[in-house]
Amino acid sequence: MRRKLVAGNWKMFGSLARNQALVTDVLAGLPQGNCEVAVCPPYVYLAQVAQLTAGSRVQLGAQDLSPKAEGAYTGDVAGPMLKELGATLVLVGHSERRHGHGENDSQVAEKFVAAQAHGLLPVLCLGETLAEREAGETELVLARQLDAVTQRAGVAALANAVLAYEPVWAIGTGKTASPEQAEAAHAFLRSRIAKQDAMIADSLRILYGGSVKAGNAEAIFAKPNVDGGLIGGASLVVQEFLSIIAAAR
Ligand code: G2H
Repeated sequence: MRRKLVAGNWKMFGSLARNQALVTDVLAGLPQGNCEVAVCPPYVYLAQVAQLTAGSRVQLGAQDLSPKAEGAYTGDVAGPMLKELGATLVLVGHSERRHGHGENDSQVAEKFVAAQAHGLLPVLCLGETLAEREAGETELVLARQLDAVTQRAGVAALANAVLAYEPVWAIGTGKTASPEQAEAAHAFLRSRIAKQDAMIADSLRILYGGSVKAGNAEAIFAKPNVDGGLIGGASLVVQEFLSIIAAAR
């Protein structure tokens, strides 16, 4: 039985005052339940949010990391730094990094390896663009993005990782993949991994991300291969985020 995970990706939103109000209200309203909850604030707020979430069941994540452990890499942040501030997980390969910052599959794989090397749980994001979907290339793209990591890290590395299927055309656009579209992509990813290791495939959590809201979370999370969600915009709205967590039973 896979335990669901709902992770809020705050992207580049927040301020000291807004974060404090958001986390305080989320903690106060957190529904009972078995699902894991995480928030991924911008780097500069990790220490603040670590303090606010201390002792709660809300885990702390970062949105990206450097593939390097330290060095002359201006503007980058390394895994050990995230770990020191209390992060337990980190997103790698989010489409806004792949498409907005030109990260390729091999760099994403390097970051995945670095995350695990520094004791962070990588949440590997994958997904196709609208043009790729319309060209019938969804599975081809997912396979390429997944294989880049399994070839680099080995399939066994997925025992200590989470996948997040995020169709690029559904991110921040208000368009959500239908529960059936999400299920089909998740099932494809799981079956591809099962060809190499059935046990790892069965225990691996695959989150859905892309315009998840209170109104559509329940139907998406009900699909057998969907193990929770990576939530952007709706994770910044207390009642929306709480309802999504409640839907992840
Ligand atoms: C997809 C998601 C979380 P949103 O990236 O990263 O964002 O829910 O705003 O579409």
